[in-house]
Amino acid sequence: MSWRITLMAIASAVVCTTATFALAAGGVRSLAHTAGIHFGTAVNVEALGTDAPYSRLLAREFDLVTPENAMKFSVIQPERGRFDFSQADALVAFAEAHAMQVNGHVLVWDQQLPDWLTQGHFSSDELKAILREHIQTVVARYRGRVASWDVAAEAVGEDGKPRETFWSRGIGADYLALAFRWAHEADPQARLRYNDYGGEGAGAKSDGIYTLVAGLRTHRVPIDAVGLQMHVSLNDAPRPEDVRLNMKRLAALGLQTDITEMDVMLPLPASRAALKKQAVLYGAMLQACLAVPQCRSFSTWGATDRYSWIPEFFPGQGAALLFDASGHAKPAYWSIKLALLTKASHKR
Ligand code: 9MR
Repeated sequence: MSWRITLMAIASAVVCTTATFALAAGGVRSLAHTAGIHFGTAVNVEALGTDAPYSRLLAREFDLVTPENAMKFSVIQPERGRFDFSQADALVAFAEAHAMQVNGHVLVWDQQLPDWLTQGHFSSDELKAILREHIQTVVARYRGRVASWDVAAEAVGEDGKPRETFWSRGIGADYLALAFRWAHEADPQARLRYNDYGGEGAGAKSDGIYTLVAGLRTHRVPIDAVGLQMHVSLNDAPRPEDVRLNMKRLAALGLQTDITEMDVMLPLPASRAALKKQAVLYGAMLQACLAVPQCRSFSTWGATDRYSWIPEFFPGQGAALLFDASGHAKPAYWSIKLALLTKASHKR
């Protein structure tokens, strides 16, 4: 295919050592390691047990995994006080068997909450006790095994103001600070992250996230990183240069950053032209991350188009990830490899 030949030709023009060619032949994870970042994906834990080619692809390409749903509140604590860690344990065991880091996802969020919680009419003190028990039970169970946690997600609105959520209504605005403190108590070594979408580049939401995390830092809340989700389409992606600048201003607050959930939805069936544009966008966002030393990882929200959330939530859209539904690499995969290869060759 011509796009593949072109990208490989550029790659060989950029780098020419035998060692670098050896690196390029392997999965992305070894290249990412040489380039100095982790390369991750969200994982469909149910498919781990049923789809062997999927598991092999994960192990070959990624060194960081995030459970797509397996650690969410309604899965982990389906009834009050009854914790179900079966899926989460399976994910952590898989990661350990393949020398991958785990990013825990997500402790405080407004979605995927169980009915017993949302319809329980709890007082503020009761909700605090419930949240504290949930966070501390989950984080303590995986102490030393889950390297980073999405402690809180999606707490800022499009206008940059704090979003009203189940937790803010029930506990008050300090639920975020409390959540970070409780997570830190349960695993002082874990890297604690705030994770949001739509605020990756410039604009009101990006400013709102910056203000929120700056406030947490000022109050000595134990937050280490901000996750930029990056769910985009070809028409609404932020400018990569703005993403880089946003990462730099967060770094100036003492915060690391990650691209945490990138996917680029395309109208189906995806045209060759759209797949090429998608490849360019993936490469540009990865380059933005690689240009900022505090950007520590780059993750996509799923590995293959077979398990992507996009077609269900956006009918008629899909083909958003690096591998097609059969696990074959798409142009975006080669674009990612090229960006890493370029960075890795400068580091060696
Ligand atoms: O991909 C997840 C999908 O399977 C779930 O049904 C959905 C529930 O709202 O959550 C999706 O993952 C979200 C993630 O947890 C937080 N950021 C946005 C992701 C896409 O909606």
